[in-house]
Amino acid sequence: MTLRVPYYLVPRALSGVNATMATFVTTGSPTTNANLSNSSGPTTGNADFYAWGLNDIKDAGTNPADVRGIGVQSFPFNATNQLLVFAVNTWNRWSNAATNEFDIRVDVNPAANDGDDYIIVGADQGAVQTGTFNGRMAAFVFSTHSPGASVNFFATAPTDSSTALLPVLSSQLCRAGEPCLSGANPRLTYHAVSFDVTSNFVDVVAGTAKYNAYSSSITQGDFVTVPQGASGAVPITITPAEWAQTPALGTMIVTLDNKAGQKEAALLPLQLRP
Ligand SMILES: [Ca+2]
Ligand SMILES: [Ca+2]
Ligand SMILES: [Ca+2]
Repeated sequence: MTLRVPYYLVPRALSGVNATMATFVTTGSPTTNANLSNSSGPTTGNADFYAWGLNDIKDAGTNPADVRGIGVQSFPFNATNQLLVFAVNTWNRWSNAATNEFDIRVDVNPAANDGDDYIIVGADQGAVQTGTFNGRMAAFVFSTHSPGASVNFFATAPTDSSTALLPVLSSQLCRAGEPCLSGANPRLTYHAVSFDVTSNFVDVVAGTAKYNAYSSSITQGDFVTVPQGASGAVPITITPAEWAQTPALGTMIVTLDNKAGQKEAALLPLQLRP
C-alpha cells in the first residue's frame, strides 16, 4: 500500500467528483456500486473509501471545527500492525486544520464495560510536543489508563479544506498491560468531540460507531483516481455476519480536491435488508 500523509502548502484547482449509491442491499445480494463521476471539476480528483461511522448536524455559524461525518479505513501495515485511518469531514472550510482539535475516543473492549481506552487526537503537532503551534496537525494517541501520548504520522489535512485524515497504528491502541486492539480482538467502538482551539466552540459528535479493524463489515480502503470527464463504478459489499456485529452507516468517500465542506466527503447511507 501507499501511505498518503502529505501536507499541502498551496491551494489547488478543484475537482468535482460526485458519488451516488443505492440505499440498500440484501443478505442474498449484498453488493452494490458506488457510482463516481467527475464532470464539473477542472481537475482530476481521487475517491478515497471509508466505512462511514458517525453523522453530525451542521451547527449554527461557520466554525471550521463543526463536524459533519467521520469514517475509518484500515490496512495491513506490517507483520504486527494494522494501519487505521480516521477521516473527519467538517461542514465549513478551515484556513489551517491545526486550529482544530479532533478527539476520537476508542473502546477496544466494549464488553468489559471499563469505558474508552484510547483517545486519538488530531491536533497541532508543535503545540502538543513543544508548546508552540507550528500549523501541522498530527495524529496522537493517548490512553485513558496511563499517561503520555504516541504519534507516528502527521494528519493529511490540506489548508483551505475541511477533511482531516488521521492515521494510527494498531500498536498505539495496544499498550502493555492495557486493553489491546489486535487480530484476536479486532473490534472497536468510537465516538468523537471536536474543538476550535481559538474559541470556545465545541462540537459533540452524535452517536457511537462500531468497526472491525481487521475485517470490515463494508468495503473500504479503495483509492480511485477520477480524471476530468470520467465516470465509473466501485463495488461496495456488506459482509452480513460481520455487519450484525459492527454495522456502518454506509460508505464515506473523501475527495480532498473537491470544494471544501460537504462536497469533500460523500456520505452514502447503506442498509442491509433480509
Ligand atoms: Ca456538527
Ligand atoms: Ca474499554
Ligand atoms: Ca454535534
